[in-house]
Amino acid sequence: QFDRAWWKEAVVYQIYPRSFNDSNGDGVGDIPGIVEKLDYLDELGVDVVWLNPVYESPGVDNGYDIADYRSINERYGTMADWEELLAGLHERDMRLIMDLVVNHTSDEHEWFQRSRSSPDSEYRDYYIWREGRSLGEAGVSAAEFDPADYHLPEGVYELPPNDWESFFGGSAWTYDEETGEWYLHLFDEKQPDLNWQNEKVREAIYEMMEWWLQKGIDGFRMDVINLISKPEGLPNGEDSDAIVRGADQFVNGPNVHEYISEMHDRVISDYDAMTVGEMAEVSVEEAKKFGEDGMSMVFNFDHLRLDFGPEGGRWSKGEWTLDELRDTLTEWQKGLEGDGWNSLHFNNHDEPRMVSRFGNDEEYRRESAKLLATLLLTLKGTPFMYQGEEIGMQNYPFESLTEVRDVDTLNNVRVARQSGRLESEEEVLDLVQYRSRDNARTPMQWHDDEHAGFTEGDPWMPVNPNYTEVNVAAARRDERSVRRYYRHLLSARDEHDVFVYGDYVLHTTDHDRVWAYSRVTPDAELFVVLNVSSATTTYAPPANVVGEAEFLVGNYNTPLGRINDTLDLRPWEARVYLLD
Ligand code: ISL
Repeated sequence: QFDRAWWKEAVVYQIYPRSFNDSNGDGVGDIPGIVEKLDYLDELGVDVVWLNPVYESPGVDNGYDIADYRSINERYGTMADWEELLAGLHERDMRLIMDLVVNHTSDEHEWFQRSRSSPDSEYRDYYIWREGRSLGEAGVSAAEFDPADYHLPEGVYELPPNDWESFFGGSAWTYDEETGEWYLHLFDEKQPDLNWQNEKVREAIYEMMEWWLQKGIDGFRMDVINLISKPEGLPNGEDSDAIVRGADQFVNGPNVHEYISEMHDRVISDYDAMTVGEMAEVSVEEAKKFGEDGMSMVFNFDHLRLDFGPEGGRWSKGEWTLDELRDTLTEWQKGLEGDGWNSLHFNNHDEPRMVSRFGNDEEYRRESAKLLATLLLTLKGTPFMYQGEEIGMQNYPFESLTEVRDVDTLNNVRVARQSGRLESEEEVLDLVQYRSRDNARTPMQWHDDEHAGFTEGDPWMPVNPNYTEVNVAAARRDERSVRRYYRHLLSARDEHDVFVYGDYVLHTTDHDRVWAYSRVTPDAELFVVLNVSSATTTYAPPANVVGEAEFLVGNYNTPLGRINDTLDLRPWEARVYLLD
């Protein structure tokens, strides 16, 4: 009846190893620490673990700067520990997907070391090297030019090969004194971009992927995978609204589909693996093409941009509205219906905590976390939960920049200050509190002992002071906990196909507090109603759902056996009914 796939039915739980559980007291989470928690994950009811990078790395971007793809970073354990993790997951009928970071490597990767050594190196072309532009060529006057902007050594007066910007702020190029050329890095300067045009690079990557699949993993989450193809001639950016300057050139570049389908044919298609491509920016149409290339699904971030300000992109703050959230997610729900598959996510290691962002983390932390859980687990697609979400963890109350570890935050703050876009200390802290990726990276809160039971040493990141209240042990004792609610929803999802395969039908197009929708299969209908606000409200559901219904899950006590023609909804109330 349905076009079934295990990865459509699965719920993924993302583990950020640095912050999950520390087994050896060095303050950094590790793989044996994850192994200790396998029963915890099993009990929660998730099906797949996505592990952020654990490979050998200098750690400038917490592992997204890989120095050796086929190794495990000592900090996190050994290959044997990792094998135990994989086996432990498989024993419990769970699966493991690994992070594939192949847009760039670390500058400490052997390929880059060799590449950098000489223009004649056989590895030179593994990366993207170019000569700089003279001031005249770039149309920049000597007065406008400050070599300090580009960290140029004395006596060098040239501009980078083009005007592309790094996602972490500043130019995407770094001048290399060794050979007097510049290399491209769309992220930190210690993360040089690989040259995908070079067949040898692609081959080496495919072999490495094959190697991991042979070890028994169940798929990949592909980091910034739609940035891998850079256009011939590396032209300057044109679109001034682009997320960063140049994005219109290198996002979904000219050969990206060729590379992804090649990767699929060469590697993935031999395995029953799931793949999810992380895409800084992607349209529904483009996502369908990636589906045709063989990708199971993509991550899009449209809904996670709704709270950006009108200018300044991610490093600014704006107000989101229910209308926009509903429209954005509905566009993806309908856009991929029958013709692709959605991923669903509100949290990950790069995003502030969802309850602080889309919920109310003060008066209604619990209720709003549960409402967001309902949304995540009842829309159509594969849900991705992020560690701590199941206990309603919230943003960290940063009081000073010294508490920030994240390279992205620190670089972007520096650049915003230099340009004068951010001035006062308050402005900076306000934005950091709201936006920093570190909000998601504070240690997992297991119980109310020191450091929340994350470590016996000094944690690499401060623990959120609310850990005495918000923690797993407390959630276990509490019948009304967010965690218990997730378990309920996850088991309901397991029992009824309609959660996975039902079509999405929107009921409320203009209610400013309520989002109601159904999920429909030929045999069943799920009716979901959400009051996305801190006020009480009423809502009249469509006539066809009024009447007898099974109340499946809800975040307030209302075990009603029917759906009335008017529903009185309490703050952040969420209800899920099943109709035959
Ligand atoms: O952080 C961001 C949005 O909150 C983005 O700019 C982010 O850098 C982008 O989504 C890509 O993220 C991925 O690649 C980065 C790495 O720092 C992130 O942690 C990773 O998820 C570079 O590898």
